[in-house]
Amino acid sequence: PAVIGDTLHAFINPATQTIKLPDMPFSFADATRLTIVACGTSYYAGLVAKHWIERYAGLGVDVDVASEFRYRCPPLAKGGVALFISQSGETLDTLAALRYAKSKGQKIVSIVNVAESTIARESDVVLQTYAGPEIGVASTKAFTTQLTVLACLAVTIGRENGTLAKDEEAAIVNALTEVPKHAAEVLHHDEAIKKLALDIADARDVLYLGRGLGYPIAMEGALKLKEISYIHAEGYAAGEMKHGPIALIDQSVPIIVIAPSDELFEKTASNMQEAAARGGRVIFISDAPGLAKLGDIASATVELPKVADFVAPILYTIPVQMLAYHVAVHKGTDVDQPRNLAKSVTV
Ligand code: F1P
Repeated sequence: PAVIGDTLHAFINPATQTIKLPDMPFSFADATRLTIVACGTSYYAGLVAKHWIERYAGLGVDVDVASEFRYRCPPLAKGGVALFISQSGETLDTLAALRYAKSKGQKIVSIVNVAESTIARESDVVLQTYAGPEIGVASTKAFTTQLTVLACLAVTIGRENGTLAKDEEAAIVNALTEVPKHAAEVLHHDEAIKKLALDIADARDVLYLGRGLGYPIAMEGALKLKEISYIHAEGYAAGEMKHGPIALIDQSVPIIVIAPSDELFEKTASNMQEAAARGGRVIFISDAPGLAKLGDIASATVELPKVADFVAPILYTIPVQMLAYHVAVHKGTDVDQPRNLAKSVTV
């Protein structure tokens, strides 16, 4: 809650309750396209941003992992803006992608947690996350603060493009300012999530399902579990389950379903039922009214506070990160220094 609050504080003017990003040497209203490039967790933040920016700001967004982008060398449209997201600001693939985009005349924006990093130095505009030092190797609060900055950016582009009405902007700002309070409420589920972790620690495979804004959060949940507990996990778009992963499901596979009560909720809930009908052990994370009833179908539910759809991905990240943490602690793996991983990947 504190670092999300700090990040909001940097970008929301408390007197006017409006978002104010640093001045930029260009206007998004002139941008033909936005290209977002990042690695790992930061890439998933980019996928959430794609939803926000395309939907609320009407700007087409491409998102790519830096390790592919830098070798694919895609043609970049004149007048494009390229956005690089990196906690450390030193990830080599992301830096190389930035240099390529620059050589193609893109305006360069970066979101970093370390202001004096190489990626920040080589950008036209830097938007800082205020996550504080990330002690663990796996990004956690860096991700939720990246989402916070990206939410502010989406609103700003929507304003510049004239696609976001004043009252819509006010509603989003209001929802954002409430996130730290709601994040604190989610932390109260710690004991319950710790118990759920016992059930996952013995699994060989874990599936995470989500739709829309919940899909990148499903991937982030799976990555966190892989990184710190070494359990194989996959994040899938819930609607893709029938195209393959459903074959994996039996009593031994826990399925974490990210299901905010948004316009896609009914479809996600029906995927949850399909999984449960095949014997999957479903953990259903939702704010839906009547969650207890769904609890008859799911093995367990985690009830989150009801929030505006826009901010839900920030909040739904927290229980999946907590789950990975508790599984890792239970298994006795090193949560802060997982094997084979480096904090910033500079090779
Ligand atoms: C990217 C990243 C992290 C991941 C791991 C390795 O780093 O893939 O998302 O958790 O620590 O590096 P960054 O570019 O965001 O610093």
